Amino acid sequence: MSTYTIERIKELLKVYFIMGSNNSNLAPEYVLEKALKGGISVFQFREKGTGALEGEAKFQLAKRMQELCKQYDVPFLVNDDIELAIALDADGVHIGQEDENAKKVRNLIGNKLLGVSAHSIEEVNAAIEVGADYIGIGPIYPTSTKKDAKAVQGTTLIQKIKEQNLLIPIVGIGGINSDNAFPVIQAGADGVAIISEISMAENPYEQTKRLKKVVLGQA
Ligand code: FQP
Ligand code: MG
Repeated sequence: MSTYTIERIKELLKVYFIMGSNNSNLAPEYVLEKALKGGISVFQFREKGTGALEGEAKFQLAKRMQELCKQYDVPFLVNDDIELAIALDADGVHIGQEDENAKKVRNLIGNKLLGVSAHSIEEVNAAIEVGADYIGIGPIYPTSTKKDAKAVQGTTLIQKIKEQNLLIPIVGIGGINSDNAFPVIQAGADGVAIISEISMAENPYEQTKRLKKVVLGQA
Protein backbone atom coordinates (compact mmCIF):
# COMPACT_ATOMS: atom_id res chain seq x y z
CA MET A 1 0.00 0.00 0.00
CA SER A 2 1.04 3.56 -0.59
CA THR A 3 1.17 6.26 2.06
CA TYR A 4 -2.08 7.81 0.79
CA THR A 5 -5.26 7.11 2.74
CA ILE A 6 -8.13 5.34 0.97
CA GLU A 7 -10.23 8.50 1.21
CA ARG A 8 -7.47 10.55 -0.43
CA ILE A 9 -7.10 8.00 -3.24
CA LYS A 10 -10.85 8.09 -3.87
CA GLU A 11 -10.60 11.87 -4.20
CA LEU A 12 -7.68 11.56 -6.60
CA LEU A 13 -9.55 9.19 -8.88
CA LYS A 14 -12.49 11.54 -9.55
CA VAL A 15 -11.24 13.08 -12.78
CA TYR A 16 -8.35 10.90 -13.91
CA PHE A 17 -6.71 12.19 -17.07
CA ILE A 18 -4.51 9.88 -19.16
CA MET A 19 -2.49 11.01 -22.16
CA GLY A 20 0.51 10.55 -24.40
CA SER A 21 1.81 12.58 -27.32
CA ASN A 22 -0.23 10.65 -29.91
CA ASN A 23 -3.59 11.30 -28.23
CA SER A 24 -3.85 14.88 -29.45
CA ASN A 25 -3.18 17.12 -32.40
CA LEU A 26 -2.13 19.77 -29.92
CA ALA A 27 1.10 19.80 -27.92
CA PRO A 28 0.72 17.37 -24.99
CA GLU A 29 2.09 19.90 -22.49
CA TYR A 30 -0.47 22.46 -23.67
CA VAL A 31 -3.35 20.00 -23.30
CA LEU A 32 -2.15 18.86 -19.89
CA GLU A 33 -1.88 22.39 -18.56
CA LYS A 34 -5.43 23.17 -19.69
CA ALA A 35 -6.67 19.95 -18.08
CA LEU A 36 -4.84 20.83 -14.86
CA LYS A 37 -6.43 24.28 -14.86
CA GLY A 38 -9.80 22.62 -15.51
CA GLY A 39 -9.44 20.50 -12.39
CA ILE A 40 -8.16 17.00 -13.13
CA SER A 41 -7.34 15.16 -9.92
CA VAL A 42 -4.60 12.80 -11.15
CA PHE A 43 -2.62 12.29 -14.35
CA GLN A 44 -1.23 9.16 -16.04
CA PHE A 45 1.55 9.49 -18.62
CA ARG A 46 0.73 6.82 -21.23
CA GLU A 47 3.17 7.03 -24.12
CA LYS A 48 2.43 4.06 -26.37
CA GLY A 49 1.09 3.07 -29.79
CA THR A 50 1.62 4.59 -33.22
CA GLY A 51 4.25 7.32 -33.28
CA ALA A 52 4.92 7.11 -29.55
CA LEU A 53 8.16 8.65 -28.35
CA GLU A 54 10.89 6.37 -27.02
CA GLY A 55 14.12 6.66 -25.11
CA GLU A 56 15.38 10.13 -24.26
CA ALA A 57 12.51 11.93 -26.04
CA LYS A 58 9.97 9.96 -24.01
CA PHE A 59 11.88 10.67 -20.82
CA GLN A 60 12.06 14.39 -21.49
CA LEU A 61 8.36 14.67 -22.33
CA ALA A 62 7.47 12.74 -19.18
CA LYS A 63 9.68 15.04 -17.14
CA ARG A 64 8.02 18.15 -18.54
CA MET A 65 4.56 16.74 -17.89
CA GLN A 66 5.56 15.73 -14.37
CA GLU A 67 6.81 19.27 -13.76
CA LEU A 68 3.43 20.68 -14.81
CA CYS A 69 1.60 18.28 -12.50
CA LYS A 70 3.82 19.40 -9.63
CA GLN A 71 2.90 23.02 -10.28
CA TYR A 72 -0.76 22.13 -9.79
CA ASP A 73 -0.12 19.66 -6.99
CA VAL A 74 -1.63 16.81 -8.99
CA PRO A 75 -0.06 13.32 -8.68
CA PHE A 76 1.83 12.10 -11.76
CA LEU A 77 1.59 8.37 -12.55
CA VAL A 78 3.35 6.40 -15.27
CA ASN A 79 1.67 3.72 -17.38
CA ASP A 80 3.52 0.39 -17.82
CA ASP A 81 7.08 1.76 -17.64
CA ILE A 82 8.27 1.04 -14.10
CA GLU A 83 11.84 2.03 -14.87
CA LEU A 84 10.68 5.47 -16.03
CA ALA A 85 8.51 5.90 -12.93
CA ILE A 86 11.47 5.15 -10.70
CA ALA A 87 13.89 7.32 -12.71
CA LEU A 88 11.51 10.29 -12.41
CA ASP A 89 10.49 9.50 -8.86
CA ALA A 90 6.88 9.60 -10.09
CA ASP A 91 4.00 9.40 -7.63
CA GLY A 92 2.94 6.00 -8.91
CA VAL A 93 2.38 3.54 -11.74
CA HIS A 94 -0.52 1.87 -13.49
CA ILE A 95 -0.18 -1.68 -14.79
CA GLY A 96 -2.49 -4.14 -16.53
CA GLN A 97 -2.72 -7.91 -16.40
CA GLU A 98 -0.31 -8.24 -19.33
CA ASP A 99 2.32 -5.96 -17.81
CA GLU A 100 4.96 -6.75 -15.23
CA ASN A 101 3.81 -8.85 -12.30
CA ALA A 102 1.99 -6.67 -9.77
CA LYS A 103 3.70 -8.14 -6.74
CA LYS A 104 7.09 -7.54 -8.31
CA VAL A 105 6.07 -3.99 -9.21
CA ARG A 106 4.93 -3.31 -5.66
CA ASN A 107 8.35 -4.41 -4.42
CA LEU A 108 10.12 -2.21 -6.98
CA ILE A 109 8.14 0.96 -6.26
CA GLY A 110 7.87 0.78 -2.47
CA ASN A 111 5.06 3.01 -1.27
CA LYS A 112 4.31 4.81 -4.53
CA LEU A 113 0.74 4.54 -5.79
CA LEU A 114 -0.02 1.28 -7.60
CA GLY A 115 -3.02 0.99 -9.91
CA VAL A 116 -3.95 -2.33 -11.50
CA SER A 117 -6.44 -3.05 -14.30
CA ALA A 118 -8.94 -5.82 -13.55
CA HIS A 119 -11.61 -7.51 -15.65
CA SER A 120 -13.03 -10.04 -13.18
CA ILE A 121 -13.62 -10.31 -9.44
CA GLU A 122 -10.70 -12.79 -9.29
CA GLU A 123 -8.36 -10.21 -10.78
CA VAL A 124 -9.70 -7.60 -8.34
CA ASN A 125 -9.02 -9.86 -5.36
CA ALA A 126 -5.55 -10.74 -6.63
CA ALA A 127 -4.74 -7.04 -7.03
CA ILE A 128 -5.93 -6.29 -3.49
CA GLU A 129 -3.80 -9.19 -2.27
CA VAL A 130 -0.59 -7.70 -3.70
CA GLY A 131 -1.33 -4.26 -2.30
CA ALA A 132 -2.83 -2.34 -5.22
CA ASP A 133 -4.03 1.13 -4.18
CA TYR A 134 -6.82 1.27 -6.73
CA ILE A 135 -8.37 -0.76 -9.52
CA GLY A 136 -9.05 0.35 -13.10
CA ILE A 137 -12.21 -1.29 -14.46
CA GLY A 138 -13.01 -1.30 -18.16
CA PRO A 139 -13.70 -0.88 -20.92
CA ILE A 140 -17.02 0.39 -19.60
CA TYR A 141 -18.10 1.61 -23.06
CA PRO A 142 -16.74 1.03 -26.58
CA THR A 143 -13.44 2.83 -27.17
CA SER A 144 -11.20 3.33 -30.17
CA THR A 145 -8.25 4.70 -28.21
CA LYS A 146 -6.97 1.29 -27.11
CA LYS A 147 -6.60 -1.15 -30.00
CA ASP A 148 -6.19 -4.27 -27.85
CA ALA A 149 -9.01 -3.47 -25.43
CA LYS A 150 -11.02 -6.34 -23.93
CA ALA A 151 -14.79 -6.73 -24.43
CA VAL A 152 -17.01 -3.90 -23.25
CA GLN A 153 -18.31 -4.76 -19.78
CA GLY A 154 -20.51 -1.89 -18.72
CA THR A 155 -20.70 -1.34 -14.98
CA THR A 156 -21.37 -4.97 -13.95
CA LEU A 157 -17.99 -5.58 -12.33
CA ILE A 158 -18.09 -2.26 -10.49
CA GLN A 159 -21.46 -3.21 -9.00
CA LYS A 160 -20.11 -6.63 -8.03
CA ILE A 161 -17.15 -5.08 -6.19
CA LYS A 162 -19.53 -2.83 -4.25
CA GLU A 163 -21.92 -5.73 -3.49
CA GLN A 164 -19.00 -7.62 -1.97
CA ASN A 165 -18.17 -4.58 0.16
CA LEU A 166 -14.57 -4.42 -1.06
CA LEU A 167 -13.02 -1.14 0.03
CA ILE A 168 -10.52 -0.76 -2.83
CA PRO A 169 -10.91 2.55 -4.70
CA ILE A 170 -12.29 2.12 -8.25
CA VAL A 171 -11.92 4.12 -11.44
CA GLY A 172 -13.91 3.33 -14.58
CA ILE A 173 -12.19 3.59 -17.97
CA GLY A 174 -13.03 3.15 -21.66
CA GLY A 175 -15.26 5.32 -23.83
CA ILE A 176 -16.28 7.56 -20.94
CA ASN A 177 -17.34 11.15 -21.62
CA SER A 178 -19.45 13.80 -19.91
CA ASP A 179 -22.64 12.34 -21.41
CA ASN A 180 -22.15 8.84 -20.01
CA ALA A 181 -19.91 9.33 -16.95
CA PHE A 182 -22.54 9.70 -14.26
CA PRO A 183 -23.90 6.12 -14.46
CA VAL A 184 -20.33 4.92 -13.82
CA ILE A 185 -20.25 6.94 -10.59
CA GLN A 186 -23.75 5.78 -9.67
CA ALA A 187 -22.63 2.17 -10.11
CA GLY A 188 -20.00 2.75 -7.43
CA ALA A 189 -16.86 4.02 -9.15
CA ASP A 190 -14.98 6.74 -7.29
CA GLY A 191 -14.06 8.42 -10.54
CA VAL A 192 -13.63 8.15 -14.29
CA ALA A 193 -10.48 7.89 -16.40
CA ILE A 194 -10.53 9.83 -19.64
CA ILE A 195 -8.22 10.18 -22.61
CA SER A 196 -9.96 11.38 -25.78
CA GLU A 197 -12.72 13.55 -24.43
CA ILE A 198 -10.10 15.88 -23.03
CA SER A 199 -7.11 15.30 -25.32
CA MET A 200 -9.15 15.72 -28.52
CA ALA A 201 -11.34 18.54 -27.23
CA GLU A 202 -11.25 21.86 -28.97
CA ASN A 203 -11.10 23.39 -25.51
CA PRO A 204 -9.57 20.91 -23.05
CA TYR A 205 -10.06 23.36 -20.17
CA GLU A 206 -13.82 23.73 -20.67
CA GLN A 207 -14.18 20.03 -21.38
CA THR A 208 -12.47 19.12 -18.12
CA LYS A 209 -14.67 21.49 -16.15
CA ARG A 210 -17.79 19.99 -17.77
CA LEU A 211 -16.66 16.48 -16.97
CA LYS A 212 -15.80 17.35 -13.40
CA LYS A 213 -19.25 18.81 -12.84
CA VAL A 214 -20.83 15.59 -14.10
CA VAL A 215 -18.67 13.42 -11.84
CA LEU A 216 -19.51 15.61 -8.84
CA GLY A 217 -23.20 15.36 -9.67
CA GLN A 218 -23.44 19.09 -10.32
CA ALA A 219 -24.38 18.92 -14.01
N1 FQP B 1 -7.12 1.54 -16.13
C1 FQP B 1 -6.39 2.65 -15.96
C2 FQP B 1 -6.76 3.58 -14.89
N2 FQP B 1 -5.34 2.95 -16.75
C3 FQP B 1 -5.00 2.10 -17.76
N3 FQP B 1 -3.95 2.43 -18.56
C4 FQP B 1 -5.73 0.92 -17.96
C5 FQP B 1 -6.78 0.68 -17.11
C6 FQP B 1 -5.34 -0.06 -19.02
O1 FQP B 1 -2.33 -2.37 -19.09
P1 FQP B 1 -3.65 -1.95 -19.58
O2 FQP B 1 -4.18 -0.77 -18.64
O3 FQP B 1 -4.71 -2.96 -19.69
O4 FQP B 1 -3.51 -1.25 -20.98
P2 FQP B 1 -2.55 -0.06 -21.42
O5 FQP B 1 -1.21 -0.28 -20.80
O6 FQP B 1 -2.50 -0.14 -22.91
O7 FQP B 1 -3.16 1.23 -20.97
F1 FQP B 1 -7.30 2.93 -13.88
F2 FQP B 1 -5.70 4.21 -14.45
F3 FQP B 1 -7.61 4.47 -15.33
MG1 MG C 1 -0.54 -1.60 -19.43
